[in-house]
This record gives sequence, structure tokens and C-alpha cells, in this order.
Amino acid sequence: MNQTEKQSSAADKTPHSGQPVVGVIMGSSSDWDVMKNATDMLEQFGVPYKAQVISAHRMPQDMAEYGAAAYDSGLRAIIAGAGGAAHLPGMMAALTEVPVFGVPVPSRYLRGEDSLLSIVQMPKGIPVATFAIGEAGAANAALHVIAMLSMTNATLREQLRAFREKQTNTARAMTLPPAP
Ligand code: RP5
Repeated sequence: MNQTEKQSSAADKTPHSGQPVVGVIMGSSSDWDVMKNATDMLEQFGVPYKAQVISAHRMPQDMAEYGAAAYDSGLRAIIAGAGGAAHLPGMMAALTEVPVFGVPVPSRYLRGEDSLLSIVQMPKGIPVATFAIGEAGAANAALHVIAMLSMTNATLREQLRAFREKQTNTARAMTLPPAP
């Protein structure tokens, strides 16, 4: 059993039989409703992933082990979501060369603006690509990872083209109510 398989939580998900190439991690199972938007997108494109809870402040040792094992376990991107003092994406980025995509999860008192600033304001040297607060950010983090992976995968590139074309057609078909 490798390190990533050892981690377990209520949010553990491995839907595809292939070796996960994307790690989806989050600070708490309470982040799952938002982070599910990332895994739904990965699933839609058939990208193998593994989702689990890794808390930076409650599981610091597990976080360090996950980061140390990330590349060798086959991960090529990590989508990390956290809320409040959201240090998980930045810490994970410091622990591995695998690119980290941060998703600010809405928080109870500051609506996720705290999460956004915590993730986006990385000091020079250790970058975290940071997305919008909430569901759109989680979905877009997955789409960005898919775009990155599609640079060396023609099938994925074609799928991404088709996905965008569908969106374009939906927008073109939109109508507004008649003027009063
Ligand atoms: C962060 O604290 C998590 O990412 C979550 O967004 C937030 C609250 O966690 P819970 O108290 O709901 O477990 O670590």
C-alpha cells in the first residue's frame, strides 16, 4: 500500500480504475460539497484522481508524507481546497514539485475572502495557482488541470474542445425576455 492509499477519510474517492494522476485534497470533509465540483469535472473527462482529507493543521505529518510521495505515486497535479486560514495549498506546494492548484473554500464568518487571501498571497518562490472562491473555483481548477494534461494528450484536448463548443452553443441559444 503506498502513502496516498494509506490516507483515509469520509471524502475518500477513487472512481477510475487507472492510477490517479490528480490528487484532490481538502482540509475537512466540510469542504467536500465545494470540492466535489472539481472531482465531478475530472470524472466527466475521465481523468483518474484520488480525493481525500488532508488537514494541514490537524494532520501535519500526513500532509508532509503526502507531499513527499506525490510525484512518485504518479500525481502530476494537486488540487487543494481549504477554508479560513487556508494554509494547505501553500504548504503542499512547498512539499512537492507537483503543481498545486488552490481552491478557496467559503468560510463561515468571512465568506471565503480569508481563504482566498491565504491561498493567493504566496510569497515569491513557491507558487500556488489560485482560483475563485467556491464551486466555480473548484470546477475551474479541474478544467485548468485538464487543459494542462491535454497538452500531451490529444484525446483530452479534443474533449476540452467539445466541452467549450457545447458551452458556446448554449450561450448562443440564450434569449432574453422581450422588452416591456
Ligand atoms: C479548514 O477549516 C478546512 O479546510 C475547512 O474549510 C475549515 C473548517 O473545518 P471544519 O471545522 O468544518 O472541519 O481546515
